Amino acid sequence: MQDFNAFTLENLTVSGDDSGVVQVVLSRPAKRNALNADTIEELIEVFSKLPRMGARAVVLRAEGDHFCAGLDLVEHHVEDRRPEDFMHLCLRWHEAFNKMEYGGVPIIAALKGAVVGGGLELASSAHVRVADQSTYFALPEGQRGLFTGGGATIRVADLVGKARMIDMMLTGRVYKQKEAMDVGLCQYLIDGNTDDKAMELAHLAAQNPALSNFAICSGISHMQNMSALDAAYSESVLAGIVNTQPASRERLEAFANKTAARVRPD
Ligand code: 1HE
Repeated sequence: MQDFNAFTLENLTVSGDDSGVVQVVLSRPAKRNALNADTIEELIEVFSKLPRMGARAVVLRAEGDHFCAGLDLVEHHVEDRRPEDFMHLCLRWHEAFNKMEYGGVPIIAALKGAVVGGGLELASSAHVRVADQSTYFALPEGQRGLFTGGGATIRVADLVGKARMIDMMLTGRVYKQKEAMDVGLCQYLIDGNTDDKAMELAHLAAQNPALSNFAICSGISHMQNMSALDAAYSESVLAGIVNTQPASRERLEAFANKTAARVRPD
């Protein structure tokens, strides 16, 4: 395991400990953690490296009251980008978010306040989303005269379905609290601090064998992109590797010896 504290970044803060749980913190609170081009490059750097550095799970959280206000609208305005400039920028967003979704390391997003536009695209690239009572989700692209460019058409549609996503984009509809949970924008809605809950979940996930987490946090996404026939084939190959790993043998032996925990409701 390498030193997770050695990143030198302007817009993100990265820290980790011996458990392999790494915190990646959006650190532009004065701009509501809006995603400028530099932040996207830093996300690419961090999420390219963390899996190879031995990270066991990641908590993605934010400084300030808001998780992320999406695309840096001021930078976009000032840069006065041409279509090809923005197209290439979107490819960098995809690079960052694909590194997250397909990286094989569980990412738990600790949400609060605004999770809007590109902020929702970022959150939907994590594997688990934890919201609090202040968290709200929206796709204000339509009102801004924009369109999603960071994967919402894939990942947000995957979470809430095409019809809800289109409604969010056309009307600016905001989802929060129980309604957000019910439509699938978050998997946890808590009264307390989402950072703490996300850390708790990350530590739980970090106890799984890394190979199992790799299959869960990479394989499922890849298989969703395949035909059913190819997905079934890939699942078999992956299960062949994962389900015969030394770590699973030990755990199966513990079950057979009746020393392993049983699955019980609370
Ligand atoms: C920003 C941004 C931003 C804040 N880009 N600078 N996203 C949006 O449409 C959301 C735009 N933001 C907001 O609606 C609000 O800022 C918030 C609800 C998130 C927060 O409100 P508030 O009252 O706490 O803050 P504020 O006063 O609006 O903003 C504080 C500062 O953050 C201010 O900068 P300052 O230098 O004047 O102090 C704002 O300019 C700055 N700020 N949000 C740049 N988004 C790949 S395509 C993706 C397309 C999209 O993401 S579209 C959705 C864009």
